[in-house]
Amino acid sequence: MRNTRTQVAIVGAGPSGLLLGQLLFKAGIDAIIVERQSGDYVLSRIRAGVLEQVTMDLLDEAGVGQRMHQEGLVHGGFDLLFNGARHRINVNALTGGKNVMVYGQTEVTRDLMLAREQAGLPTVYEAEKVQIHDFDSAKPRVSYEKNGQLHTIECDFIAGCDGFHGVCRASVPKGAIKEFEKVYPFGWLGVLSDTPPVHHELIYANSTRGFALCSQRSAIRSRYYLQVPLSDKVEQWSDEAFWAELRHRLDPEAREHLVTGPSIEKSIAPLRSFVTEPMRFGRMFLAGDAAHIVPPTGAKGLNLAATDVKYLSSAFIAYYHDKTESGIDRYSERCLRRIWRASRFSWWFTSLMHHFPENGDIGQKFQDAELDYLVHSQAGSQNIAENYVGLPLNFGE
Ligand code: RFL
Ligand code: PHB
Repeated sequence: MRNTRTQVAIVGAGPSGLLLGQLLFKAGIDAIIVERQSGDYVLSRIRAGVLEQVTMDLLDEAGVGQRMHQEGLVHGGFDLLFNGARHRINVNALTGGKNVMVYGQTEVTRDLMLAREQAGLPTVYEAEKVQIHDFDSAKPRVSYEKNGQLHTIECDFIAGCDGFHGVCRASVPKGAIKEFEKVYPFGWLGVLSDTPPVHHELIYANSTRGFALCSQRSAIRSRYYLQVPLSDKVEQWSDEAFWAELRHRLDPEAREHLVTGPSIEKSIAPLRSFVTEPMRFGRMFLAGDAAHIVPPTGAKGLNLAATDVKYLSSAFIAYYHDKTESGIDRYSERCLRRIWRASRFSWWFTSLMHHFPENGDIGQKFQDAELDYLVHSQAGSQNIAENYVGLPLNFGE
């Protein structure tokens, strides 16, 4: 058996774990990351595309924002498409000059991985049988197996950054945790293609055939999504069938401009709202998807993960540098307030934009009327714009 010691043991090398590692490194705090998958596998997952200002600021603070500023696309608005017509939400004008950045999660992860590698910081990839121990005591531990050998990391704190299916949340005794969950009766079929985007900004489409989203990664790479029944399998969807269905859900102009091509990635993701309370269990802290999941409609998942990490890194820095536990004690409450607001927005936007057959024709009419109100009312447009760019970190404080 091999024993190591560190200050913070981080489980999971997704964006949460890697960003936490980088912020702690900047503050002179030691951390080891333990990840179940290989680095290549982590980079092969195509996920988020939209970063809020607070996330951009954090990536800058972590010293990894350079490529994002060079290659990311700054968007000051997006289109809502309903009843066959598009309406722009001018996010920039409605929020006093705020924008979002279109820069893929894959690239954020790549930048963080590279920075970690360059700094020579320890990450254990392909760690098997990862377990966490004694986090209700002053001496928590993380154990794993690698190449048949058992390893143990002794630490002051464990950061559970291991996503929705991770081991950290699952290790909490059932009576100590409350989980809130809503599963939606559909999924998103996503396609990535090396084709120019149909529009220079994102289009969120409500159609009687189901929701569609036109997103992008660059001037020559597009990302599109279709609402599909949960029973659909990705193999059922040929590229031709995907493009044909997307066309049906778009307005005539977008339909005409859509450039199609072979998919380079195709997958179906279920949609879920999920929140765990609390997020701290003794010396173990959950962050990111390990603690909460939002449906992707509001583009909030990665951004929430980043703000959890902001609060957690500040709490650890205050503990080590200022010898105060107040950040640690407030971590759960601070995160959850922000998480519930973003979960509420994501649920609302999902309900507004997707087709719910069980709600009948009147359900569609209610959605059309609400969208018509939103795009023509200053108050309505401001509401959606303010939530979309992300509320300030100190909102309501
Ligand atoms: P991750 O990315 O799931 O990483 C967790 C890591 O932990 C590892 N792991 C373990 N490691 C060790 N031991 C174990 N027992 C382990 N179990 C798991 C995993 O292998 C993995 O590497 O969670 P993290 O870091 O909290 O990051 C969260 C984000 O990935 C997620 O919130 C976003 O992708 C959500 N999301 C979006 N968020 C946005 O902010 N904007 C968007 O535009 C956006 N679009 C999306 C999305 C998510 C999507 N899917 C597929 C769910 C679009 C989609 C389609
Ligand atoms: C994406 O580009 O993957 C994306 C963009 C906006 C969303 C969700 C996903 O709301």
